[in-house]
Amino acid sequence: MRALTALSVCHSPSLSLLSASPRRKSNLPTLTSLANLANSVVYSVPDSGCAGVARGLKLGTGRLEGVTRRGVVAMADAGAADAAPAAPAPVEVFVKAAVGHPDKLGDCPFSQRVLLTLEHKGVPYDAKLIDTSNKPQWFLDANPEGKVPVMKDDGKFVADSDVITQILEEKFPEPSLKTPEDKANVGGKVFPKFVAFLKSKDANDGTEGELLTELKALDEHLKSNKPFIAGEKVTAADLALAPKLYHLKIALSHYKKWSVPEELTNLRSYIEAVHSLESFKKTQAEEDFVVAGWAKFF
Ligand SMILES: N[C@@H](CCC(=O)N[C@@H](CS)C(=O)NCC(=O)O)C(=O)O
Repeated sequence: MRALTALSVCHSPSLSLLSASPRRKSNLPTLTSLANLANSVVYSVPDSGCAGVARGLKLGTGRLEGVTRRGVVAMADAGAADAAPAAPAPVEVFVKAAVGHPDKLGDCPFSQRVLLTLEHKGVPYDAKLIDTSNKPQWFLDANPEGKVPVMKDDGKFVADSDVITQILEEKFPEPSLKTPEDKANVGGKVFPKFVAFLKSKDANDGTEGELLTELKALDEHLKSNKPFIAGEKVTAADLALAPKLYHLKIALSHYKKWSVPEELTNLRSYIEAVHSLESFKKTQAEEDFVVAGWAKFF
């Protein structure tokens, strides 16, 4: 247990669980305990006057906003009268919970893209888990398409990782994650080609070849743009692609005994590099959850 004595060392966004609970009297969201979260860290808040212990995933650089069985505890109000000016309120994002484990971070590459963007921008955030197999009614009312990720922006719910990451880039321009225009779409077709190949039941339908064409093009691009898509710096294109490559690697290995060909050395190094980023490890779903997430096609 790590004792926190000052807000300035209070750096971890919270992650809480939201699902439609049959026990609830209303459709309003409730914040429930974070117990049993993988990688969770227990913080004690001495002299805070607030309910003792909060758990949060070790997900990044955000200010800790503790979540207890009794709800959100804003640490800024917790005995820090002489503290530095209050940090901005954490950005609220709603991301997928794991299939069959509604209290754990799930296998959504679009959700991870948003978390990665927040991590790389150093923006405090509060990630809430949505059980997509049991979506709360308030979530469907606010977001009729019912997909995650969703971000609460000025009181409004905004869906779609393209839109959310664009808003984050505009609101938090530094550090810029913009990918130069000519490289912004690199790897853009890999995910649909991967999904088509994964779902394919016919070994001769060309889906494997189509995926390979995209992977070779990506490898070729990376040959002259290392180590990331735009060169030295991680940019938005990497944060969109890395979670998709994570799914590709895990799902194709598990369901098709297939892996990225050894001769695509630039791509293999790239995958290794992006998946080794601390930010990636903090925001990734467990491998088993990725496998479980694709099981419905088999
Ligand atoms: N284009 C969307 C795709 C979002 C998406 O497909 N989310 C999936 C999870 S990865 C989802 O919410 N599925 C639940 C459902 O469709 O009910 C984005 O970029 O955010």
